[in-house]
Formats: sequence, C-alpha cells, structure tokens
Amino acid sequence: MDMNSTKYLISMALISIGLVTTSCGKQEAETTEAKPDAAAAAAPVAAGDEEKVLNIYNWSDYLAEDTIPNFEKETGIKVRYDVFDSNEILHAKLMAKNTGYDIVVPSSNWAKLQIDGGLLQKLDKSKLTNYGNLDPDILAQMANLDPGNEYMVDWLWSYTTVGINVDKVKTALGDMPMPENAWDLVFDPKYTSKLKSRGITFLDAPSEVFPIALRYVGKAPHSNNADDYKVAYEMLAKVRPDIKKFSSGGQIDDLAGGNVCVALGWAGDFNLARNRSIENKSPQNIEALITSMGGYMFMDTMVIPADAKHVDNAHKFINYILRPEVHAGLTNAVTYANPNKAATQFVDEEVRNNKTIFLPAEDVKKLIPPGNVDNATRRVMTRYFTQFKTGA
Ligand code: SPD
Repeated sequence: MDMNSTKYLISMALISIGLVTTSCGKQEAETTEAKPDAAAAAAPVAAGDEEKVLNIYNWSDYLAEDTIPNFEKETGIKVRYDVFDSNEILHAKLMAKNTGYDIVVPSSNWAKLQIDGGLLQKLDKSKLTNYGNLDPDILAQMANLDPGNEYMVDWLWSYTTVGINVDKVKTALGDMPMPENAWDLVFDPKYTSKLKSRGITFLDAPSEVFPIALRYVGKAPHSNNADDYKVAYEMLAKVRPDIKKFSSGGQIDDLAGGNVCVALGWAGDFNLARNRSIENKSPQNIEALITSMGGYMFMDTMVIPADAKHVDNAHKFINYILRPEVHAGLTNAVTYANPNKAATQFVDEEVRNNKTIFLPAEDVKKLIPPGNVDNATRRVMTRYFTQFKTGA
C-alpha cells in the first residue's frame, strides 16, 4: 500500500460535521517565543506593507527545530509561536475573539465548527503557489467539511490509539496474554487492574475520549443520544481507579521517561516518545498499537482567524509549509503523516515505512472519521467527562 493510496482511503473516511459548540479546557498554553531576525526587525515597513510579524497558535511538539528559524531568516518576519493541547482550548479562545493569532491549527472537525460560526476567513489561494503539492484526493474529501477547500490547509494527520511501554506491559500482565483488541488495555478492568501499578494515562479532553469509548461499548462514536454517553461513562467509571493521569501534552515525556506504561493518546506522539527514548539511550521501549477496533482519525489544519491582523504573512507561512522539504521536515521531526504528495520523497525511509504513521489501507478503513455532535450532546459529554475525571 503506497502513501498516496493510504491518503486516499483516509480522505474517503472523512464525514460531514454537526453543529457549533464551545467548551472550556483547563490547561494553560505554554509559550515559546522565537527570536526575530535582527536585520528584519530593523527593516522599515513601507507604506501599505504589513508589519513583519506573524502570530501562530499550534499544538505542542508539532514542529521541526528549523521550521520557524528558516522562515524568519528567509522572510524577515518575526514569529510568535504559542502552543495548546486541546481543541477545546483553542475553540474557546476563538469564540472569545481577538485572539491576536494569524494562524491557528484546529482539527478539521473543529475547524468546520469555526467556519460555521464565522470565526475564520477564506484563504487567498493566489498567494499559495505551492498549493498544488497537496494530495488531490485528500483535498476532494476535505471539501466535504470545507466546500471548495476555501479555509483549511492540512498541517499533519494521525489518529488516537493505545500506546504502550512493551516491557513494562509484559511484566505487569505476567501470564496474561495481550488482548485481541488493544483497547481492552485501557477500558477493561481485567487489564487495567494489572497495569495500574506501572501507570495508565488518558488524553485530557472529552472530545478525545468519548468517540472511542462509545465505539468500545457498541454505540455510534458521534452519537447525539445522551443515554449512549451514560453507557460509555459507566464503562469508563469502572477503570477510573486504575488511571494515574489525565494529560494531553505530557504523554511523550511520561512514556519516554517510564512514568506510565499505557496511554490513550495520539499515535504520532507515541512514535515521538519512542524516538525520544532512543535518543536519550533510555531503556523504555515505546510502541503505538494498531487496534482491531480502530482508532480515531484527525487532520489538524492551518486556518486564519477572521480577525487576524497579518493575513499576508499568514499566507506566506502556509505557502512555506507546503514546500515539499518543509512539510517532509515536519513529518520527520514529529512522526505525524503529512498530506503533501510532493513531500513523500523527502520523508525519511524509516518514517515512510512505519505502518503506525502511514497506516495500511485496511487499518485506515477501521478508523473513526472526524465528527461532531450537537450542542446539547456536547454538554452531556463534558459533564460525563468531568464526572469520570473526578471519580464522582
Ligand atoms: N504533539 C502534537 C499533537 C497534535 C494532536 N492533534 C490532535 C487532534 C486530535 N483530535
């Protein structure tokens, strides 16, 4: 299965999206401020020219080391780059308006909500000369969420799954064999009771956990029926005593450092934890698992807020990311797949051949496609998630 076929199947799995909603996350974004290029900072701004500044808000651990410095050096544009760890946090900021950001990176289903809410502005494709590098099949299917591909450009994509520390899990399970469905490792007390001593961690957001929990209990992943959430919650409540941590941005370090042995999280982050452990010559052997039930697919997309101040610079940055070497550089650095057809040749062989990064077609077909629920259901989901976390 080559990468293009895989991308096609991924795009085929994308579905249409539901209604607008907001829910507040609790984490504060960390901030990393890049240094402006000295000459650029000193450069005068000609009348009519945009100030040489670009404010970006993206997920943590989602960038190659040289992505921003090379852009700054080349364009003289100073980038302020802040990070977040959940769509809920980003969405709440956008709903509050005046974010000060020129590019934000929601997952495609959340971006759809933001388009519908009038929070984003259309791209000027005449400024995106590298747009043709994007896989046409993915673009065609993205058009289901974003008709005419007017607002979103893919950054990277992956899926939510189970990540493990192979040796620790083996030791904790003892004579018990690995389950046929790896989701049992985080959802079945038979397994979690054995694994808890070595640490179990979950993503810290309702929209990350519930679609998978619903499918696990035999319900539609994007159900709008409150009773289904009760069933999923009751399943989750049984494993709650065995969960050590709820963390979205912290899983890479927790796995690489041996603080936890099992995680419900993002495949890309599990591969990154694996690499980090290898780099640190640490004994932790981390693996992203492909489950028989399937994971939850997401595509994180670059979009421009409606009230962005540096729209021209935002287009320059998007066009820069769309360069094959730059997009491939992201994939090589953070082990998430990119949607750039022309970038394939620049992706490291090891990454390209990693079937947990570029999934085989049969596994792509099993993924839950991105989706949303109505506002009332979102509130139900958030309430059950809080109950789940607090153990109430
Ligand atoms: N470390 C980068 C994490 C990016 C995760 N995006 C997840 C979106 C899931 N819905």
